[in-house]
Amino acid sequence: MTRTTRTGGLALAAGVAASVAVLAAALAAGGAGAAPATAKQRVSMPMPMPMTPLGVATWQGMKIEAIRMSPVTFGVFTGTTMRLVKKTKKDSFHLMVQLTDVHTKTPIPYASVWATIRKGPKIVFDERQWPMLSAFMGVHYGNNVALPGPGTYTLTLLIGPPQVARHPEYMHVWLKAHRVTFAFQWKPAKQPNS
Ligand SMILES: [Cu+2]
Repeated sequence: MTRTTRTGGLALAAGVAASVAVLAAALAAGGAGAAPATAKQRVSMPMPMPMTPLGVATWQGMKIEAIRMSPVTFGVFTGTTMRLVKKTKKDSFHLMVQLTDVHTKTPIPYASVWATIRKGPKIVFDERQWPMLSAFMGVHYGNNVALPGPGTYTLTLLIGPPQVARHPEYMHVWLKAHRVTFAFQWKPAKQPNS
């Protein structure tokens, strides 16, 4: 099972924050223009993917951006093992949440992000976003999302405060969980994702 189950949210999210997901860039090398076997151990750049913004908000100088791209296979590294989370045909997109300091333009790690997607009143997705590394996106919080079909959806992000030591300039911001909601349209592409 690749997905966390629904819980109160932030407690779980904080508890597993130590495992960080990594986009499986090496897998991309298996496609067109396959790299030599020795390249597996390098960080190879994956093929560029179109990115679509879903919403943006600002909270105490933190920019919160939700973006989607095609579903990806990624690895979750626990410290000893790399567990692959494979994209499936049911996945609609890879949801990425970027948290950025608006003053320094620096990505903000060590936070937690819980994503809930509704179609009307019905919850169709309710999962933690993995802390994640990507060559294109840098530090972000991501997960693959499967939606039941085309339509208008609302995405609610629950941002948990960065649980980390802070220099004085960061001691008075982002101290409580913060919720933002975006509406977005989803229309599946004609080609299946595979
Ligand atoms: Cu990601």
